[in-house]
Amino acid sequence: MYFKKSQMNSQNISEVRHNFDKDGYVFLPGFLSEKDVDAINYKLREFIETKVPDMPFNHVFYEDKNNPATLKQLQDLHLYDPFFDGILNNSEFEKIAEVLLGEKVIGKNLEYFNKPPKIGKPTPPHQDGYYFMLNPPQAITMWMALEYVDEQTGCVRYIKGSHLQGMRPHGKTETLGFSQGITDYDEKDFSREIPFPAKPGDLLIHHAMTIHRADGNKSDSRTRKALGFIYFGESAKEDLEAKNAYQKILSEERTTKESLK
Ligand SMILES: O=C(O)CCC(=O)C(=O)O
Repeated sequence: MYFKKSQMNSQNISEVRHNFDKDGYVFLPGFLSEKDVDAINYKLREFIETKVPDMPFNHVFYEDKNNPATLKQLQDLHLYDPFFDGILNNSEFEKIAEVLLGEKVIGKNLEYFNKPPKIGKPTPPHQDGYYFMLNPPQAITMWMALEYVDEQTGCVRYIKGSHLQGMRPHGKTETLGFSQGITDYDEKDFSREIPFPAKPGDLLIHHAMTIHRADGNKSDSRTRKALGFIYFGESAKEDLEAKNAYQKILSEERTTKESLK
């Protein structure tokens, strides 16, 4: 449904896979048409108005919880609406994930990201695999721009080849929705980053071990909206005990913080 089929003939599929294996990410400009992105944005506006008020707090994050205009993240959209389920599962996105991981995949999460103007916080440098707790770390994240995104509004930045260099140490951050960041990220890392400004419908795909981050939104008026897709390879085993324990800590911390306000 949401896919320019002509973009993926067998020749460029193998080129895309080659680049993904080598660099740890690929950039597919114009993956969705303007019309398709408009349809998603329309649906998202409706969803935010009608469904978000009833969603549990661990699926809805605001920069300022007293101001709905500062919505920054939604989790598991596919569980709330068949429209979003159809984007994550049995879709052309899923097919690409299977090609790039070389195995069947399971759609785990469809997320909405925004960085509201002026107050949208930076995304700390991290490797998704640290959050996923998988063995082997066979997983993929896709990030699709829903509007123009540039360095001022906080585009995604990758470190090429970092997926081949192991897991870096992570520690707690103060960023809601990205609670863990690389603790020894230094000048050398900053200098190796490649920024990816994007227009609506451009798709970025990275491996779970690829280091990435994004700046905050420094613009006075522009938002920075995107969809995030997470797929696990079927060979990847989740350490469920560690994951549930971690989720429990996060929920408790959030409840305590909110009750202190
Ligand atoms: O939207 C962002 O700032 C980054 C998203 C991200 O880091 C991710 O999906 O893993």
